[in-house]
Amino acid sequence: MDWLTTVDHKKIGILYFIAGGIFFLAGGLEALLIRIQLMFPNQDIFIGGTFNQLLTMHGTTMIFLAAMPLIFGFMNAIVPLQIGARDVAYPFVNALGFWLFFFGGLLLNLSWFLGGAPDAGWTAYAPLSTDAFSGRGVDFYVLGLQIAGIGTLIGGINFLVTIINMRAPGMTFMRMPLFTWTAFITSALVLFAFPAITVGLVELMFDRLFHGNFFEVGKGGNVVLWQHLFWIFGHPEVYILILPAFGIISEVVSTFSRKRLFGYSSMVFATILIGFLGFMVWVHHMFATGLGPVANSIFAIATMAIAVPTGVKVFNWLFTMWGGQIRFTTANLWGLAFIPTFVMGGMTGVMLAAPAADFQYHDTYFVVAHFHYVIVGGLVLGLFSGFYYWWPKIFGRVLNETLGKWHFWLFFIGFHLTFFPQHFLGLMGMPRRVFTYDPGLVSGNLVSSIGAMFMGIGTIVFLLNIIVTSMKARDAVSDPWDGRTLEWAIPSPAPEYNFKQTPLVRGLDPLWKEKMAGNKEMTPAEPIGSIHMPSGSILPLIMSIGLFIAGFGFMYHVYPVCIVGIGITLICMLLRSVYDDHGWHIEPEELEDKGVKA
Ligand code: HEM
Ligand SMILES: [Cu+2]
Repeated sequence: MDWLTTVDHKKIGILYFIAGGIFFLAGGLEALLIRIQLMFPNQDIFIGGTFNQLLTMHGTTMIFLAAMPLIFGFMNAIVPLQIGARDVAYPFVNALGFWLFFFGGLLLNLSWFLGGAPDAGWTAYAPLSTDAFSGRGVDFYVLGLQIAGIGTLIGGINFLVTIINMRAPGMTFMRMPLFTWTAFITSALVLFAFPAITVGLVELMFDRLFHGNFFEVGKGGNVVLWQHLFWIFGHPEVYILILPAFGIISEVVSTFSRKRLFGYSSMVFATILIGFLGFMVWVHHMFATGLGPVANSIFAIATMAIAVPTGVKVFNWLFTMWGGQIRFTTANLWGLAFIPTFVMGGMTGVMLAAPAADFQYHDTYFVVAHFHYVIVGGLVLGLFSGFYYWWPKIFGRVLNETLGKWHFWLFFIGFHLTFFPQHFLGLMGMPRRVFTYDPGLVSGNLVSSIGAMFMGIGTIVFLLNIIVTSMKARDAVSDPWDGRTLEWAIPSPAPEYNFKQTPLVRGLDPLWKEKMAGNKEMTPAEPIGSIHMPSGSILPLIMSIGLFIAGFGFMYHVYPVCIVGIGITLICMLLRSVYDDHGWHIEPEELEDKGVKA
């Protein structure tokens, strides 16, 4: 019950990990089924519509229901601790964001059991996604993603406000840890990118459910409109995914090199610049649409420009390691593997950014190889690094290092086996999104399928590690890695109120600074006093269930159900507004553990 009503950022972080983790497994299973079908040419295990559904759901699940929620999990679990705050700015909204994502994702996945999953690709290109060419599944896509999208949007706004307003005294913007910086820019991207896809989804909903004409060419609609709306969201989205991974890697590399991050301020500006340029390049997904040479050239140059701030980051990580005392912990192995793997994905990105070349590569496995190098080789390696790094802080137990290394090598080798051959398959002409291929391409595909199984086994080892670790006692010390930032100043796992006394920040890497000054604890910025806590609430859960019910009403055109569902949500909003809840206090006598120590 506690978990259904919680508004605590640490618990909501864990809820995001659990839900995102389950969807990650579902998406992984879909990927394995795809690779089983493609292991040999001309098999007929999952063909036709079934294959399209697997492919669509794999992409949609991984991006919207696994990668993003896991990022939000880290933002929830870590950002308030890194800035010395007691929670996020709006704890209630934070819970609501989680439950909306969860029920949106649930709605989407129920499509498997209710007449078939969406089958128009994760990009849902019109006219494939219009009534004429797709089944009921796309209705689930349209409604599920709208509900989940509201959750993401309010989550992002919450983090913007939190990071702007809730930093501890002395934590200026230019003293914020890099992970918090990337969480901040990611939230800004969410704020500007999500409305674009929401508009697209609403228009598609009108076309599908109420005979609108946004994308019906015969009635004056325009299918390129969908592509613009989708990619104005979609390209920033890929940076929403990668920036937090950059943040995690920056923390991990500097902690395990025992050096401050090289070029901190250039890292910050590179992050901001990548976020900004991320909005200027969406047309590189549309070079082959026929927008003409002028548009293509402008967007090609803007795209290639992103390589500059990205290069700044890569060199700064290398310089951070240079001359450092590098420790090869599992967290750092993922971090070190991230750098070259991500760089490879960036290189193929620049190749794709040349329109003339892209006419060859577009819609081949070359593109598939590219984005898996950046998303799996970048984001997923980053997430795993973050798990090994912050697990003690989140759960109070250190993950097993031996199993961690097995996990790493199986997954890392499997990853390259899976995706490296796909570059060549693409160059040899294998199109993406088809369920068979020329028999001449069997060796590459076979290696790729075997690699995917290695990744699957690696993931099972990770699950095993979680089980083994959770059977140990909670014995993690507050600062297991000799860390530099504020989250390592409080016990593991962090107490409910995080900091007994708000810490005073006196520089970049505040904890390290105090350690170097010979202090055992952070200098507090306030006397010990009673701590104000927000009350839990069941309303976020019920509000989300209301929209979930309404979703079914819209899909099956049963309008009373829509009214009941939306009514539930509105009543919850009313209750929230009229009921005056003052929260509660933790008094100084109850503050058992030392809140701030080094
Ligand atoms: C220097 C950096 C990058 C460049 C120059 C670049 C360039 C490109 C280009 C030109 C395409 C379109 C190819 C085509 O469809 O013909 C593309 C596709 C894609 N890129 Fe990147 N990219 C970069 C980094 C990233 C990152 C960091 C991510 C994600 C974390 C990413 C994710 C994707 C995805 C998901 C697609 C395919 C979308 C689809 O059609 O389904 N890229 N990239
Ligand atoms: Cu892009």
